[in-house]
Amino acid sequence: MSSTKLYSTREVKLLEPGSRARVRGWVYRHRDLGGKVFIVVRDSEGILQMIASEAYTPREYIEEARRATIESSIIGEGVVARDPRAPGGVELRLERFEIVGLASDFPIKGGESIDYLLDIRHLWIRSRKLTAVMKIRDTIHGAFREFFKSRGFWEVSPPMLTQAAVEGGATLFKVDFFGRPAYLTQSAQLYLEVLIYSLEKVWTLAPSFRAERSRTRRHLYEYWHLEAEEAWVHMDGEMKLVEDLVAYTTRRVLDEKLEELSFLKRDTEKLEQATKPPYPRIRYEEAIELLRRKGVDINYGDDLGADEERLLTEYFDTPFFITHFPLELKSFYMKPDPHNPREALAFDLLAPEGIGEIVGGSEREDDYERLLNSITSRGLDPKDYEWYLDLRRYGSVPHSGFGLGVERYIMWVAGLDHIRDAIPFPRFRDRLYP
Ligand code: NSS
Repeated sequence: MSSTKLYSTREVKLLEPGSRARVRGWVYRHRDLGGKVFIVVRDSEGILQMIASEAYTPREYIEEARRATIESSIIGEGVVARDPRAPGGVELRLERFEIVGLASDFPIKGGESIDYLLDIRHLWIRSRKLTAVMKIRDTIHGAFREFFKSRGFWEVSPPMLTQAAVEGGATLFKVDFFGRPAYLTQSAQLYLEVLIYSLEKVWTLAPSFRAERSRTRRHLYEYWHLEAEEAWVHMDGEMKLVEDLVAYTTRRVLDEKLEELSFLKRDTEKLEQATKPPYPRIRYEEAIELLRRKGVDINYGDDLGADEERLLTEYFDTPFFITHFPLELKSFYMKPDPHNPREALAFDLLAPEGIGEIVGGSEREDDYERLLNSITSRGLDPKDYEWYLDLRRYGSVPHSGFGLGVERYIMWVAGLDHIRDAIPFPRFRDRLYP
């Protein structure tokens, strides 16, 4: 188009009034007032108002600006001016304007149903809300990586195709593996346990798959799972790691993504409180007591569902731990508490404000016989777990680990009321498209 320097919508706001700039993006809003055409342009960094006016824009470019439909890709060039009425207080007075890709009538105008919007997720994804969440997510991924690096953990890559369950057969996705049954992984845990015998401290960020039976606001069928495993560490040490991780990551989001949080109208005071560990700890037993105090008909031994968790969050302003669950509520690999063998050395971390469980972790059974018993008593086939049992035969060590549901955590940080917006392309039972 010309030799005028290219700037992003954000950079233009830092230029002196009177500077020349070229900006490219997509038409976000369009208003034709006859003598003047107002176009708000969106790029990856924000929005900027452009104006085509008879006062300074050649006629052919006014006509071009007039033709630009919502979501058309455009390039505009002109002079930067201050105007308090423009978003961000700055506008570009156009001297040239070019449509790169003229958009057909954009199907999102406001007021569409969620189901319809999910059908056109590939277009809906351009929304400023989803863009803000994806940017927060990027910061979270970076913070995870830096946190584990600073703690001396190795990042490893477990398989996605597996041959046995970690978290119960009911939510396994079956795949045909050349005529043999295989499953999409529910958790990298068992493979991370393998790797601690050489690397001692390992972590991974990878997809996990769960064929959940019911559809809820906090369940995905494919989600991203942050998991870590450490040799020589007992449950308490692992809980400290988890709270430090959550506090560190939340701090990073507050430091780097305040603009996005404020766009999402997130109450950041709630997040500030989570940056100061330790978090409160209650035992499962106490959780039951707290629920009964709220009038819930629940007894020792009952599982805590989403409703119970939501009620429990009313007692806390920060994330909090629930520990020592009855053994039979938890998976086969958990170590019983030596002081009370009916309870597992297991912990969940719940996010406040109604979110509930974001982390599940435990100390692992490190004794061969007890692990074998636990596998058989749950009706699992020890043959499937031979390699896992081997770990207890060759230099077993006390060890612990956890898994954090990345979208659950994002839901809380970004203040989302549904998990679908924490991930670009959510997978549900009835949704594989786009
Ligand atoms: O089933 S977990 O509670 N625990 C495990 O998978 C362990 N094997 C992890 C480990 O110790 N390495 O899942 C862990 C977290 C849980 O707290 C949720 O935050 C999240 O994974 N999770 C989910 N997020 C979204 N959608 C679904 N369906 C889902 N299931 C679990």
